[in-house]
Amino acid sequence: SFHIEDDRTGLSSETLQRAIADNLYYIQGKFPEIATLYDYYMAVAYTVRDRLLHRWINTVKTYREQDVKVVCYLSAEYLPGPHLENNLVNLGIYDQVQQAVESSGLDLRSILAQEEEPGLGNGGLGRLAACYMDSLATLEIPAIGYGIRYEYGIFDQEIREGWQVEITDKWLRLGNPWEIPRPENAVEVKFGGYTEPYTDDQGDYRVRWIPHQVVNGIPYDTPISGYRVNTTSTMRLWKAEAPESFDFQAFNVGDYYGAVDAKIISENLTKVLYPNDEPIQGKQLRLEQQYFFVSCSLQNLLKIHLLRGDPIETFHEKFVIQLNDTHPAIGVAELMRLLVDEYLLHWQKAWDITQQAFAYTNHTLLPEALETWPLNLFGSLLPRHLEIIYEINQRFLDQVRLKYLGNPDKLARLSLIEEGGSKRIRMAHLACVGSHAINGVAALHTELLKEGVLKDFYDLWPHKFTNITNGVTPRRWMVLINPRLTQLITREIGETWITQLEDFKRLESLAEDPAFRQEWRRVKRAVKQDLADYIQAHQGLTLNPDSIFDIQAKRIHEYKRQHLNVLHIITLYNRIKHNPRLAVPPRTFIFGGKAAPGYQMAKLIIKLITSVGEVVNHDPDICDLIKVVFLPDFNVTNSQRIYPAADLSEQISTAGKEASGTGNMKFSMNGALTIGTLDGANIEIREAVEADNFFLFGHTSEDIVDLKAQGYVPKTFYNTNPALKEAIDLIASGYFSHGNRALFQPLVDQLLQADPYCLLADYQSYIDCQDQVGQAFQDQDTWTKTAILNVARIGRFSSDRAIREYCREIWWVNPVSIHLEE
Ligand code: DL6
Repeated sequence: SFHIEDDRTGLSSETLQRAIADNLYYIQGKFPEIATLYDYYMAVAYTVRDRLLHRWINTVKTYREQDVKVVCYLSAEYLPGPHLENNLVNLGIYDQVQQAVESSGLDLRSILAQEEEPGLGNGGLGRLAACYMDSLATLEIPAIGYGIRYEYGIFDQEIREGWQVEITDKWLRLGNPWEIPRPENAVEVKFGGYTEPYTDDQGDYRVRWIPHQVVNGIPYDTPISGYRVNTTSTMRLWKAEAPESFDFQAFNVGDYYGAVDAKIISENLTKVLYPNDEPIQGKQLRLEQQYFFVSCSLQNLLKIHLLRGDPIETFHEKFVIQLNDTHPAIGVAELMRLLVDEYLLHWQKAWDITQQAFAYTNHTLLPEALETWPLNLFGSLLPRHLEIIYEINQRFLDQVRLKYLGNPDKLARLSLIEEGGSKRIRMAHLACVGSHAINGVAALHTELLKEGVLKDFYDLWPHKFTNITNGVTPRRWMVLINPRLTQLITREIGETWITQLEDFKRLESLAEDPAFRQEWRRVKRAVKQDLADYIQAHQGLTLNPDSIFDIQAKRIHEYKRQHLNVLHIITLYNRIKHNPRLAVPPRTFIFGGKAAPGYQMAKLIIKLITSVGEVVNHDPDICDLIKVVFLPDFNVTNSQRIYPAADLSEQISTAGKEASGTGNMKFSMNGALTIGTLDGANIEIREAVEADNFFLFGHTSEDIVDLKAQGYVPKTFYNTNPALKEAIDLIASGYFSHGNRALFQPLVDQLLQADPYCLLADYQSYIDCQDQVGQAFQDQDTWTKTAILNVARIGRFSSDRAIREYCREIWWVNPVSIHLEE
């Protein structure tokens, strides 16, 4: 029958073209002659958003009516990347929108390039949250992602004279078409003040909290689409605002300027993301941010629960709350406060609900990265929560005492409070005690947690511990960023792999097919050319697309050992200088990554990379055999150009330090081979792709522990390895710093005197392994075969697999399909 498409839901290119023109006019208030590309981006974004809203509303409605159990992901960080293209892929309307846009004389690529990505995270942890939101929606699992709507996300990185310079990220400047503010759902969050006891009508002892300050939380909702399903989840981010009633009337009568000050103070709360991938010790504003978003989210959940007509006692049957690291761990105390103080439940009942509702994911092994808060600071900001934590701790330790008779050390180690000089609250302990499940993010990481930082909890509650190895979404990290490879693979094995990545297995036999290998190589070459063109345009550097693209892209950190990579570059450089006829395959070393603004050594590592590049790239003796590029501003958008173009993925952290890594998975999925240590998920990737298809080097995590126990002396390696000595001496000599010997002295001293991340101990093994890489690359056909096998066997590292495991082992939730009401 004849059917006219609705302008807000229709998916044909004609309807889309009409809708885009309509939105340009009525949303942007522009006509084509004066519209900018950005106006068109907005018009297209609103057009796509309309289609999403239709699905979103049906999703919310279904969950409400069917009273389903919902996953609540609490994360202080999200790195979703640009939304528009992802939504086109997930809705299956890329081609139609492209046609619509082209019919209007425009180019979709340049429209997509207008989007400013939400940089609301630092790195792996925030991007993992975004991959998980994608998989949750795709698997039709009811979910809400709660977080903070930072006004300034992670800084933009520029490189000036080889140094990192931080530029504030005003990502909201031109508006954000993907979010919908919901001021009608604002909640109040209290801070400071004091508590007082009282007796309620039943004669029960109660406590009330009289705050010093109240801040409003305004939710901003962003729809998160699933791939080719109607399910559209919500990412709900909270913005802090001053509550007018509080400041302007009761609180500050007559004090207009004071009231404005109060407004500024309140709104500072969600102003900026802390650009650090480790906790920021003792910063009150950071604790305020954590408590603020957690309180908003939990109040919101309780409200949804009661609105659905469910009794408060069944909260944990309808919601499961995942703590993405300890940043939201205060939620354990907050849920107790809400249930006991506001909903008047008895302690034990409230505790049962809380423990069953929460689960905790740990993301780090670095002991210095375990979050603790000074008790004084904590108590003055959250006086009621301090009391609740004391109570939780007392009951917990009473239980522990029964088990570990007369073992005060054990009690002290398990306590939620760290004693000693100045007392501190241990957030990981609060998370462990308040959760029914605790997980690490890769097999080795979980084992090391059980033996190390969480050992006492493991001894106490072994059943709470599970491993869920991280995963990444193949929609963004393959379909969206690598259309050429997607097309080639789909032509051969169909498209089921997009939601069942294990189907990549079907590529295995194709690795033996010379014609397929040749096509694969052609794709890789074209993708490398794309990156080379981008670098040419942006940095004026000419790259050879036939060279090995050897890439390390991740946060800059000593444990990730970008400087070990640099030692290899310098070693190669020295070899060519000594023997200009040396036959080595040309290599392009590409680095990307931000350093925390206060992390001097990381910033010096960036300067070292760029300085080595300056010398090497222009040395005529090198004949362009080595190029070193530092790509500024590594973020989701830029990473999307990088992963597909890599031949070699550098995953070279000191064993036992990288919890999992997820970049390792993205590279591999796009057909790079890995050079790596036995660390984090590298171990499982190597198992999956099989040892012959992975370049392994370095000490194991056990070796590293032994090495240090025996009194590691890095100087010994330096003194006995001439190539290593030559490389380090060259840095120290000022060769890369215009004769300035002082510049890299701190870095050289750190390596020779302490070398906490054992670069020197792993140096020779790394160099030998890199020599094998060079050899292997000469045989392009075998290299390609290995790359195909890597992709064929990477299926396990889809975030869909990870989310299925969370559903089965931790969340006990089921999919709910969404039907669209016409
Ligand atoms: O689990 C996601 C990601 C891991 O892949 C990385 O190995 C790990 O370093 C990272 N952890 C953090 C630590 N932040 N905190 N807290 O970002 O998590």
